Amino acid sequence: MNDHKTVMVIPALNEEKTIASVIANVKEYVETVVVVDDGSTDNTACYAKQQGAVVLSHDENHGYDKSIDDGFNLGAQLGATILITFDADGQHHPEDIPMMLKPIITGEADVVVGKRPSHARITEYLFALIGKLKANIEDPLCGLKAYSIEVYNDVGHFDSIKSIGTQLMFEASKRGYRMAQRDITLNSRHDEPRFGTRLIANWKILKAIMKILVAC
Ligand SMILES: Nc1nc2c(ncn2[C@@H]2O[C@H](COP(=O)(O)OP(=O)(O)OP(=O)(O)O)[C@@H](O)[C@H]2O)c(=O)[nH]1
Ligand SMILES: [Mg+2]
Repeated sequence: MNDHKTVMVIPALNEEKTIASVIANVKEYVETVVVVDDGSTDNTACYAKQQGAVVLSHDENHGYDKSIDDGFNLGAQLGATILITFDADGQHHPEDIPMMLKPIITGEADVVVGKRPSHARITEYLFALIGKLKANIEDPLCGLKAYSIEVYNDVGHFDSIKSIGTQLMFEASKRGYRMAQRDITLNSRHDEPRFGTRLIANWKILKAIMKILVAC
């Protein structure tokens, strides 16, 4: 029997084109969907509410990591036993969700990290190498990751260093939690990445790598 309560946290910045269909398609796989609307200037929050998501709205942009941090905090308060992140841009496939949850449900793993078919940016290859060496995870920047609530409660936060969604995973591995990886499928994005231009995104990733090397 599955006694788990899965709360999905979707960080979203100006994703009005995709947020409604993403929520509609993930609903059947999780108990609660939390959308963290991070100062969007479009209809992201409104469309997310219409689809029945719990919406946390920031008045201004607090960033990807702070958004998921707030979403996980709320998820824990709502009684989640599993927390899972998912992108708002329609790149992830909802059908991959059960595969991501299963190792936690069966007790085989505490953290499950998706592995995308390829990396979009050059610095992602370096992060992949560090992920492999430190945690046996080949795609630490993948936005589709699931965590047991025990891991989150033990570490006490999702992120404290702007690690682009990687600190909880690395910290869990360091503490001896069992890690699992699953190959996921990916659609291409139809507009601009929200992390900024190629140069800015690569710089953010390099900074995140340095912070992870110091912290974990
Ligand atoms: N809350 C919040 N979400 C963000 C922020 N930046 C990006 N996101 C969300 O994080 C998810 C991933 O962002 P993307 O820009 O798609 O990053 P990516 O998938 O690595 O890049 P692409 O492959 O170009 O799509 C999406 O759901 C974005 O809306 C932010 O500052 N705050
Ligand atoms: Mg994307």
